[in-house]
Amino acid sequence: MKIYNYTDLSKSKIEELCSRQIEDDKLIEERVFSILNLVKKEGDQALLNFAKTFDKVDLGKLFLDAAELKEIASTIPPDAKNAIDTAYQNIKTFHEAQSKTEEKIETMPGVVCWREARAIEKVGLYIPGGTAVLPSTFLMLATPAIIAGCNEIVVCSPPQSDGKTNCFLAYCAVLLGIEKIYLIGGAQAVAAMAFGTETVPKVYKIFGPGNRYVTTAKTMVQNTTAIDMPAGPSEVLVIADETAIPSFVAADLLAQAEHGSDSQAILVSTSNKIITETIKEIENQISILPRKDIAAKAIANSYAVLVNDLNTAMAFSNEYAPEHLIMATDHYQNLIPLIINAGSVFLGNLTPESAGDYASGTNHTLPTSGFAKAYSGVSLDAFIKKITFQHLSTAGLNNIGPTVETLATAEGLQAHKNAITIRLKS
Ligand code: HSO
Ligand code: ZN
Repeated sequence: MKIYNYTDLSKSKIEELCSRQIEDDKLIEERVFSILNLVKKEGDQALLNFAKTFDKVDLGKLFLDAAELKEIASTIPPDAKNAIDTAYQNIKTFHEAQSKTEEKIETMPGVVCWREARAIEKVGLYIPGGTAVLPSTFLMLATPAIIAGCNEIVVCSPPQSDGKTNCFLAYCAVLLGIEKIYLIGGAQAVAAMAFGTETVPKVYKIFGPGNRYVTTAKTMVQNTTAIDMPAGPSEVLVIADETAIPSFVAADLLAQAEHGSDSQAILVSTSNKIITETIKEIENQISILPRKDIAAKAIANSYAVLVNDLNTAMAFSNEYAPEHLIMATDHYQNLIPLIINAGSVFLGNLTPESAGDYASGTNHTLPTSGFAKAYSGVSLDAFIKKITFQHLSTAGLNNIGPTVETLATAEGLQAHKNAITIRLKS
């Protein structure tokens, strides 16, 4: 892990440190493009073929039904079942509280405007499989979709080598009342949900993380289907002052690093001692991690920045716009108003990102790659649209009419004016 001294950094070096360049890979784009086209053209048959080539399984059918899911779910160990139940309750409680009805607003006497939320009718959730099967992602995406009232929730996840899904995902499905898991992975899953096939329903919005194939596919289908957000490798930025605990900070950085070799784990600290001790702790803790090779690569690509004060730390963090921001300090309270760009924030030395990744209730589907400057993480809002309504009474028409007539005339749109005039005359 490289260490930089903030005072030595030029503006362009700071920009470079804050940029997450993922070179676009023409080969991936070409492959994804051809996968999308094949699914569009051949539907289910293409999906079955891809399962054979990519997942090395011969699928009899493309999904597991409720009875099959129930049977697989019954093999879940009790502690995992209880943990999923608890996480689900917290995620549900937090997301239910996001449902708000807005007031009707009378902008002029007799002119009433308001917004009402409606669920997106059909949504597609991609749950990654392969080396990292993420039941937590299933909970994070399906729970708000259900609370929002989405009619059709299509769930895709790659098949295991036995042509099934694991007991954790199956249990989540049973708990959530999801009656099918489509055994489709990668770009082909995105294609199936974007275009629809004989078996897989076409959806209006696709959610979920995935590898570069999945992400590229999501970007490519955007002219037919909405997506949750652009996604890049996961990242954390930890702000640590002298009240931070190096072993905790190291554990948090490693939790991020084990996600993937391209993950970023950034430490910004006011204390040289904290930086040195944290790096030492990383070396201690990494050796026993099952994913130490992945984590080591990510740590090698990560860095620490020594700053003079917490205000500078905040400025750097806002420029970086991390997906996750951990405030490893007892003095976080006064810093909260200074946080401008971050996906999700973890306050104080006892609040690890892992809590939010799994179970505290906040969503772990968050903007990466600097998109936290403009995007929010997934929440109930991501599964609803808001429709505006208005109603004019006679008084309302009389009050607003002349304004509209004048503006329509100014724009040279006579028919617009007439729509008012004809009513005013009646
Ligand atoms: N940190 C990931 C979420 C996750 N972590 C799932 C563990 N499982 C992206 O926020
Ligand atoms: Zn995580």
